[in-house]
Amino acid sequence: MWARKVLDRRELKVAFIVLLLAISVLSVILPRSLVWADTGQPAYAPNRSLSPTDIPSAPSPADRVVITLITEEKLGQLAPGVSYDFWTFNGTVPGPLIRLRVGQVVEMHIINPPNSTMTHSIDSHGILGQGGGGAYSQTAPGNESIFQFTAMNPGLFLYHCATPDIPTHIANGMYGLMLVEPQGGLPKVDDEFYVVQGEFYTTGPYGQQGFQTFSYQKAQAETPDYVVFNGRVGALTGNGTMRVKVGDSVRVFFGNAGPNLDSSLHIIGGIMDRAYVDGSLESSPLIDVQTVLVPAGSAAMVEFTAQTPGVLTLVDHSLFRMHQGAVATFTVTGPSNPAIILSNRNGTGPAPVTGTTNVTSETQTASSGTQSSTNSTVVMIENFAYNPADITVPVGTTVTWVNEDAVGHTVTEGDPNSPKPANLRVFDSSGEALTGKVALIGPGQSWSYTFTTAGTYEYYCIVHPYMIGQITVTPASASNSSQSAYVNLTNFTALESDSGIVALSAIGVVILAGLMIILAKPK
Ligand SMILES: [Cu+2]
Repeated sequence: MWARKVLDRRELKVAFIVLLLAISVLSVILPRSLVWADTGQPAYAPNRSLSPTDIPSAPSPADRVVITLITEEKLGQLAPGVSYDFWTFNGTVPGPLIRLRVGQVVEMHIINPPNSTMTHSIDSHGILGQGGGGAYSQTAPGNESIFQFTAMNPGLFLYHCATPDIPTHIANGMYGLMLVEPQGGLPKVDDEFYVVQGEFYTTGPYGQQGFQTFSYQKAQAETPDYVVFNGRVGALTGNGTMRVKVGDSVRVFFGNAGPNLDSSLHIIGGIMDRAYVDGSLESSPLIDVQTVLVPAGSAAMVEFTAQTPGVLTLVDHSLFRMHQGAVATFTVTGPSNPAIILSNRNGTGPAPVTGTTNVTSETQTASSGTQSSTNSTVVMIENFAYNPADITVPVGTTVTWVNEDAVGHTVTEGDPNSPKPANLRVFDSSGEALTGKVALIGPGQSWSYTFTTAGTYEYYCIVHPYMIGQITVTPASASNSSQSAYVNLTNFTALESDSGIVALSAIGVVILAGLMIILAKPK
């Protein structure tokens, strides 16, 4: 009886120790996981965008390949706070890049899961035969179709679902590109990206929060609410930017799924060295091209060289579509190239900051403290927030705001709850004091201000007054804020701060000390 009691007490002690250990570990891990949870996609609407770098390597000219596409209907994020029921190939928009060599024999499997609501199929513009394979691949939910084709012609081809109502299936996200490389393959380049434009037609207007359903009326009227690259507003900006280095040769496989609009493919700040229009890979390319027309149902392979550091912006140059999501960025890092472009804004030679699109956080990191005597710091504007929202910089620092959103914003000194008259604002990107009008920092553009007076400055966006930020300008030159300026945080900044982590770690240490006392206690 007595021995039994001792055992109970020992078990209790073990349980207590395990509990304390768990609490001490959680006290350190939990705040970080909160940060991650907040900076990721909302749980209710997963990200269905295919990464533009998710590209298979060039195929060996094997005789026969097997390709399996699963036609999945999946809830996903169309824009921040906007969810949509996508119809997809393999769960992403666009579907995978199918990469073949001319002459290859392909065994194509279309699998439609049992929980699908619709029959699905594939029509590839690179497949010869009825329906581009559509007549061979109509697949009801819970079934699989298999057919074989030979890749007869090289080219960059659109594929899409070919089940009636076909345009509705395309408008819901069922498309991708099939690349059939010529004999001998494509020349090697440093970077390849896969971008497909498509429209979405929703019952609510652009940006209306919550779940949105497909609007057949708007699709028939050809009035999309969203025109996006890779299935989502912001898929290829901010953290999704396409990263390249100065000097890189860059190739973009660009498709336009439509289903209605033609695209005027343009790279702001870049010139296409070669453009293979309409996906025709064996024609001589156009050289030195500004804008390529990519009709709905077609594709283009374009190549350029990244010449200068900064942000290049890929758009459909029917530019109001930027306000519907049609904007992507290349972030180019590396040494500046004053022989190509330089700024004499401060009379000090090349400055990496000014103008519209030649700023990146990376070039700023590299340049601060090394290239010039003045400090510079970048604040990103993304997802309708300044990031980081609160920074501390020494006097003399030039702060550059880079707008990665698909809409325009301002950086306006003051408190949005009691705005100052325009002529009393310490700084204001809108220029309202001079012009009487509010000019916006457009998508892909940047705006800079050099702080010459110490103090604490609040600022906000005139058109989105819930966007607020703060800058503390210190008289001393020592500040490590320019390093932390690139940490991608939003609402949980305080938890991520060193003091928060230290405090929670201290709790863990106290608990561990208690544990050791318990363990050291004589029996
Ligand atoms: Cu379909």
